[in-house]
Amino acid sequence: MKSLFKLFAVLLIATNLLHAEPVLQEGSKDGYDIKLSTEKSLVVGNNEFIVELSKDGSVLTDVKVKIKFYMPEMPGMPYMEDEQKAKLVDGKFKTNINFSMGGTWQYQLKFKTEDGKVHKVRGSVNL
Ligand SMILES: [Cu+2]
Repeated sequence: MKSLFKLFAVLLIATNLLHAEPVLQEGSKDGYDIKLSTEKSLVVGNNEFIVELSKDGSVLTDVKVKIKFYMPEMPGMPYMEDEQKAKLVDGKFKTNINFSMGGTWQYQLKFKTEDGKVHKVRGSVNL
């Protein structure tokens, strides 16, 4: 019984470690390369997200970036969201997002390029 307990504890720790990875998601849209990351693992509360944009290998800074994280309505729980504009800091766009609970959060990342076009990327993160 004792060893089963130990095994269970190890599995629990392993699962927590898997969840403790920082975010790193990369993709492309309309010829732009997008990287969404965090330096720390996600927590309930405040999280800093970093968005990096480039085109043909050059970093883009003359862009407006907005990101919205949301969780659909569930039984006993209303729809939740946090939407923020990102600020340019040393060539990277940064913003703080507050997660009010654990689980899967969907996001919609929008960026407006110099030509006035708005590009949208969707994805999700877990915490
Ligand atoms: Cu929820």
